[in-house]
Amino acid sequence: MSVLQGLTSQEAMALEDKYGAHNYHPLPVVLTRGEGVYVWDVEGKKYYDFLSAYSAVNQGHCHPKIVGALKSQADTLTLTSRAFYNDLLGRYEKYATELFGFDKLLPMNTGAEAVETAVKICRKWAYEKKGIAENEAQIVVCENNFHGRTTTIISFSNDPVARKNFGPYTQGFIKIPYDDIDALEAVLKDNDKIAGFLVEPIQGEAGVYVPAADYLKKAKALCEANNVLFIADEVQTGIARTGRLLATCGNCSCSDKNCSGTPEVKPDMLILGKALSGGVYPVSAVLANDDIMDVIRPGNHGSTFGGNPIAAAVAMAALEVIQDEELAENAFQLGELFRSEMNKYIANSKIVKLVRGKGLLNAIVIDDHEEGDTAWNICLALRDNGLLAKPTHGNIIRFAPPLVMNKEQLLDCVSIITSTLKTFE
Ligand code: IF1
Repeated sequence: MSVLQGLTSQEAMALEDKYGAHNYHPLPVVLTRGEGVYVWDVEGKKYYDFLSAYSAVNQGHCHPKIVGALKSQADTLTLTSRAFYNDLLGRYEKYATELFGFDKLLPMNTGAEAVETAVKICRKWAYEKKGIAENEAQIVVCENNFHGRTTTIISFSNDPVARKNFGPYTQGFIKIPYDDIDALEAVLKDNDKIAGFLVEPIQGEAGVYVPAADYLKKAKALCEANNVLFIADEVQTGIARTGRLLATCGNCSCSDKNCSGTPEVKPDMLILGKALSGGVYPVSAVLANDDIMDVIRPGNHGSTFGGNPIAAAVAMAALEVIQDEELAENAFQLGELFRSEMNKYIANSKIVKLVRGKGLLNAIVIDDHEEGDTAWNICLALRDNGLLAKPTHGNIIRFAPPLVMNKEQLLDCVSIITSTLKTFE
């Protein structure tokens, strides 16, 4: 049988089970096509995608402008390595730094690589600019963080499944509770070894935990007062997902109508990924101003694919789509509607405790213990009813549709979700 011959779902899942590493436990559905807010399985069944590839497909599946940029560049020049210049990287760097309000951009590929890059820049800045003794820099992170899967990143994870038996672990990280300003103040007080504070504006994988409204602002102020870099990991919350161009948006020059114009939460280093390419190609980046980024000099850091012409072309198209289609505004409005509609249901529900989120990054908490399988079973039932979502931890279901969704589609999804939940009441 040709490997290209159509497979049934069962055949496709059996192939992955036999020949693929078992590093995921996917929902049993085999997708073969995507367009906008929809995906189709190999039997032709259509679904609303309410996960958006973990917020990588904010612009909708196979957005024609982004795919067009990919195709055109793929026929022209795919990869030069950074041993030579190419005619797109500088244009992309200029475009992105002006959009997000920073002096420079360091291009990478995956979110984890960008987080690792930010850690390296932070440490080098600590030794060369802050004057911390070499190898003594500490970076503060939050409990229940998720920043990727590399050995250094899981070294500061407290998720045993992501961390156990991958030691020895990288040193130089201090964990504090998330959304706890007093804990941050205490760890910074009288400790001149702290180089940076790495934080998710909303903790996605932990279960879409939205911190107190003034948390990021106070955290940035504490970092500033202690000469510590405020590093925002917006791999999941960025690119309009939370109803603004960035969840920390402090850049008054951006075109985001919902921006609160709050410069005090502008990060010293901004980490982007996922929807930076609209889910079409791995593209990530670290943005910072010259006084930080200039610690990186030739030979300090790099990547074969980092900053390649396809990545540059795709990222520019992906960012243009976000602006042209006003997706931050749409996420803001539809997010309000989604949480309002879900709260009407929750008011009379015995199994759903709450809905929380910002923009179109939301989650519901099921009244079940973490190890329970209710959330999983609800996601199986949602699949049967034409909507794809997946639990994060045990009893929490994340709902994150593409930001191109319209009001009619969102209300249709709310109807699918609530009618499905009813069968579990
Ligand atoms: C998986 C979820 C997990 C991220 C933040 C960096 C990265 C991620 C805030 C790394 C990646 C993905 C990874 C994927 C599942 C998904 C995820 F929160 F988005 F749902 F795991 F927590 N910073 N998140 O969310 O980016 O290297 O993956 O490009 O690993 O299972 P990456």
